[in-house]
Amino acid sequence: MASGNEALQNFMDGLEKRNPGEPEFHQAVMEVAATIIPFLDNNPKYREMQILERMAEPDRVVSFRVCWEDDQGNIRVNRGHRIQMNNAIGPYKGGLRFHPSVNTSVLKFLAFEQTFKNSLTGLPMGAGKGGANFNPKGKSSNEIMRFCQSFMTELYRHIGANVDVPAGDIGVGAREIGYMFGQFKRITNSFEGVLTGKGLEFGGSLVRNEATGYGAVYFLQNMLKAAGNDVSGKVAVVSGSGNVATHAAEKLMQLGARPVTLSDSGGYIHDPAGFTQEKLDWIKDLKNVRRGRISEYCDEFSGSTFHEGKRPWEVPAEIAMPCATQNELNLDEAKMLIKNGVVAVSEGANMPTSNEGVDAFLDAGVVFGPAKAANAGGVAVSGLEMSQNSARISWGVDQMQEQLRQIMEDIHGRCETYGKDYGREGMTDYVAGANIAGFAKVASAMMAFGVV
Ligand code: NDP
Ligand code: 2IT
Repeated sequence: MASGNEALQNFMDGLEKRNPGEPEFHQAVMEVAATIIPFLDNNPKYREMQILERMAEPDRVVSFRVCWEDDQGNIRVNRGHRIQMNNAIGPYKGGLRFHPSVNTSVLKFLAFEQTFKNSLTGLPMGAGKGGANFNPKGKSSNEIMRFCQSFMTELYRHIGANVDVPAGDIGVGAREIGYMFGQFKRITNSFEGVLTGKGLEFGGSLVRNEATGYGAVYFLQNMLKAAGNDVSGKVAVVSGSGNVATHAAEKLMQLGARPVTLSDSGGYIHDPAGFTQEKLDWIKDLKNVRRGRISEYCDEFSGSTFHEGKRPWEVPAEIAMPCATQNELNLDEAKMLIKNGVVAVSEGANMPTSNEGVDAFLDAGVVFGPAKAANAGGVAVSGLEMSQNSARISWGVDQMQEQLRQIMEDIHGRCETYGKDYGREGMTDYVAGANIAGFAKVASAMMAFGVV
């Protein structure tokens, strides 16, 4: 049986043939397969049972029409999806994304990564992802509500507290989850933990809102500590200005680092003095309430500059945290960060760094936290929201914060277990470590089920 590069090539040839025109999905699988195939060489039982091949094939893919009426009375048509990827270790679990770029390639890459991420958390969650090619920008709240209600009017038949539990992602925050939960409850007459990221009044969990960004910084802190280094005193470049980016910047600031950039699809802002709590609160209000653009920051806070159409990786920094979207940090940008002295990268977004960029960081000895591990704090606290809903209780803020911190430390430990023996030699390779640790648990469960 083929092994090493030949096995990888054969596997990818088959995957690309079965999934034509899905470059993001190919990219995500390639990154995982490159690190899993050496592990399969040492654990042939998983190869014999075709576990990797089965993990790369969704349990099912649902696509549906979403019709809604805009404020002018025009009928609009979008396409909704839910990818139910793998439920070997728990109900399907993963976010919903509303963005014009959403298609099956993007959602399959996200659902595939979610399998490994959710396994890494140590909680009983399978993997899914969904969303629609709906563009929330410029829409009124009533339009958002009608879209969410129409979307849920189809989605409800595919989900449930023990079946599939969606949450937020790009373009889906507390407002959208509220509208969707309200519609689910209305259609099914069932009050259950079917979505996470809910409002605190109706079953939401404390710290879920902050969890992804905070968790990505905790993971960074764990990696730096293991390398004999620290977050404190370091300049950090952060991309994005949504849920993940603003909370990553907030935790960096709290731990004594100096985050100096944020961005959106229009460009990035650079504030060399660093963000304060007052500045971050202003940005959260801009994004979540006034629904404005990050460029407006520079009219409010002197000493800052806006760089239209650019990404923040040209600003010299020791820490980089891509927290916006996939493929927002390419090989040239990775080289620029390395040249400017970056020592650590922690991915808040999913697959923000191209595979070539990841290789460049690892080759240069940069401490690199891949998304599956680094941004798992969000879904981990979603898992804790599910537990609280099942038990019909709410845990306090201190308990939630401590559980998030502990889970990120445990994920770091799981990555170390395999990341010292596999991947790049002479370092802890968190990419290999996260992939193999995530794979091993799901693979063992699938083995127990036989051929299904
Ligand atoms: P938000 O919708 O809150 O914010 C998204 C941010 O990214 C915005 O600043 C947006 O700018 C920017 N962005 C989105 N698409 C693009 C693009 N194509 N080019 C440039 N900028 C873009 O989303 P989140 O903060 O929740 O998500 C950010 C990332 O984190 C995503 O990769 C998501 O999958 C990942 N993630 C999120 C989790 C969560 O709990 N929310 C959990 C784990 C990962 P603009 O307004 O201009 O579009
Ligand atoms: O990518 C992710 O992990 C998320 N968008 C969060 C998923 C969740 O179910 O909380």
